[in-house]
Amino acid sequence: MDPLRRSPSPCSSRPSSPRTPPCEMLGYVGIEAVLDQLKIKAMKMGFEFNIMVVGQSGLGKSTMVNTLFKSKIWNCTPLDLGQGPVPQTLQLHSVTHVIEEKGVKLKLTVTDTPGFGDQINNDKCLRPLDIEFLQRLCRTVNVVPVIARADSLTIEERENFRQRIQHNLKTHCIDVYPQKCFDEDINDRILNSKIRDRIPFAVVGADQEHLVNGRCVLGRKTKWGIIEVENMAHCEFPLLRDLLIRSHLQDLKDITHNVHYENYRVCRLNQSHMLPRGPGWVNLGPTSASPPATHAPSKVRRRTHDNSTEGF
Ligand SMILES: Nc1nc2c(ncn2[C@@H]2O[C@H](COP(=O)(O)OP(=O)(O)OP(=O)(O)O)[C@@H](O)[C@H]2O)c(=O)[nH]1
Ligand SMILES: [Mg+2]
Repeated sequence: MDPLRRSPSPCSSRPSSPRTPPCEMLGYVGIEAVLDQLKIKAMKMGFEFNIMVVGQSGLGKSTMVNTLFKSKIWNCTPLDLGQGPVPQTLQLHSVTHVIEEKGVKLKLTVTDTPGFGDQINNDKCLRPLDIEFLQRLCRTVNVVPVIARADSLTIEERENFRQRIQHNLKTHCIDVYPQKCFDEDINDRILNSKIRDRIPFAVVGADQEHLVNGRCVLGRKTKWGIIEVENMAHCEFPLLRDLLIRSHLQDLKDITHNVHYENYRVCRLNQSHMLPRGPGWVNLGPTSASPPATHAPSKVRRRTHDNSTEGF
């Protein structure tokens, strides 16, 4: 199987190749049943999703993960909100949980990281350290930047900060998710353009529930009232949650698998090809006549209907 082809994901709702015209059928064949088969298989196997949070100390990284999945990921006891503060993260560590909702199982691995670049001030924009880090990171994983603790900014400050970050990302060629080059059709383009205009989302994290008008809501209680994390009038957490979980989870996985992982794999194979024969040496066959491989990740096209590759 061509490794660059999109994996036959159970959730992929992309249209079939536009290059293959649909064939007219004379009667009912039952192809549509494949959707039920995929659903049953996917329900049985469950889904996996890996997420890593990075940022300065005390920014709200661990709280944000709890907010996203409405459980205390770090205390290993799901759904026990409000049982004390999130401890400070002192070392890089991953926690895996299986979360189940309406029969759908999600094996979630969250990697929390200790504060990053704490000694340097970044009140105004991205620091050179952030730029260097993001430039490398966006070639390896899908990067979704956020403005944390948005409750500490006025509306104008939020907008100015967002515009400065967007400008920084553009001028330094930091291609964050959802990447323009991977929009597959006009619908993708329309939806993703709206997301790109709003990124970085200004979010607020909270792992305490409060009663507001008879409803239990996640929020931060202040002297002036409750900042509801799921209320778009208060912050843009719903946009982040929808992007990561409700609308783009499978797409994030597809890009990770079909682009980032494939680029990584090709680099590693090329590296081992340059090694003298011995343990770890992989025969790449015809590529022996091609120019020496670069270590930078190559750009790989992701579309199922286009098997060509760029940058190899
Ligand atoms: N005002 C405000 N406080 C927040 C927000 N999110 C988290 N906090 C608070 O910030 C403090 C630190 O939150 P954590 O989630 O532990 O932050 P962290 O980034 O994981 O911190 P380290 O593990 O030290 O790197 C806690 O007291 C949280 O309640 C937010 O959106 N707004
Ligand atoms: Mg933490």
